[in-house]
Amino acid sequence: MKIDIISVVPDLLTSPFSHSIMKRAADKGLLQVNIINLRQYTTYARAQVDDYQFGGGAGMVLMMEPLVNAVEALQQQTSYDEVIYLTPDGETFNQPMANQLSLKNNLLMICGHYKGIDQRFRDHFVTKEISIGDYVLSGGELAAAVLTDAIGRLIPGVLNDESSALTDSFQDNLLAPPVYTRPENFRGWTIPNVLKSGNHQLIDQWRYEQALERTKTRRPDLLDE
Ligand code: 6GU
Repeated sequence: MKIDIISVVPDLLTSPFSHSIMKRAADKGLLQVNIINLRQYTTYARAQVDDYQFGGGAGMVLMMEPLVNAVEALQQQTSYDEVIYLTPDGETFNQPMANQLSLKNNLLMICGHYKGIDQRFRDHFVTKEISIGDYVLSGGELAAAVLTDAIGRLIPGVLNDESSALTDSFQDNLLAPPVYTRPENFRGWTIPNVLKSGNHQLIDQWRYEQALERTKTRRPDLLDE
């Protein structure tokens, strides 16, 4: 999969994909992330990409020309399955959306800034608008990083243990059960005996009960779905 990300602050996106699972995905050739600086595509002086909004009001708006120049130049090279605009008024991102997007070949993400981007770009170029939650970020970059991570780790072959994505929280509308590692006794705090039983049927059942209990107390809304 290839994910191209257009940003006016590309420095924000230099390191998130160079570590851990995202790095492994890149090293295996399963995920390629390219950061594109919107300022490279402006025709205005001093690399201007934004301007005041018609009708007045505080805050700048990303202009049509640089955005359209960038997208049309990239579309010469790549056929995108989705052109995603990261925006607080988009559809709230969740695990089913991550699962769906992980099946695509090429994604283009547009990071807004300031007051956002010209509505005509949203109307004519964007195919999907996504938010990562009900709070406001300074720009779409961190949201694009969140999407890229959540999607990238689901690409087949990225995770070592394929089953580990299947047992994530949310994958079956249940939160993940508690986990323990060595030592078995730390300051008198021991681990549940069942985990040492060697009986995998019993262990699976215990984990399921714990997941259900956790979901009931922390996220009962997930069980209504
Ligand atoms: Cl996608 N962008 C911004 N600027 N703020 C957000 C967001 C996106 N999702 C939640 N808050």
